[in-house]
Amino acid sequence: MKIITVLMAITALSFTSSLLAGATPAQDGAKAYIISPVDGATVSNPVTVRFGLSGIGVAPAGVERDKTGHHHLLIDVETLPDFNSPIPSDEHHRHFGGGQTEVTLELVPGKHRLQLLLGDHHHVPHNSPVLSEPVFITVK
Ligand SMILES: [Cu+2]
Repeated sequence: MKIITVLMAITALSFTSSLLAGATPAQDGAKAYIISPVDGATVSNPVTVRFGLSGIGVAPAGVERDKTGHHHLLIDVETLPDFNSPIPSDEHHRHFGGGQTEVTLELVPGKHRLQLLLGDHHHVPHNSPVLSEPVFITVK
């Protein structure tokens, strides 16, 4: 019974801190950008997307370290997620919680929109958000 109470307290605490985590400050001038493919490129599958970051470091999800975050690739996301909540996890919002800096994808032929959004150790965007410019590509 005691253990359950402690676990509930821990859960409540981590839930509370994840609600507050939107306040994780970004470094001034921190910038995410897609190195490749370049905007307007026509590419074939598989598509390797390389993630660029400057002014802030990469750390795995769950690791609370100053001035760090991990990449999220937004694929064909037109409406950006809520910056005060953990970034959704689905086929349109891919998490790279291991600290990865690239991914190789199979994309349906046609036009696609790619964008990077950095998240903190709770997968919540920083304040202010470290968001790349979108890159539009055509997959043959
Ligand atoms: Cu994440």
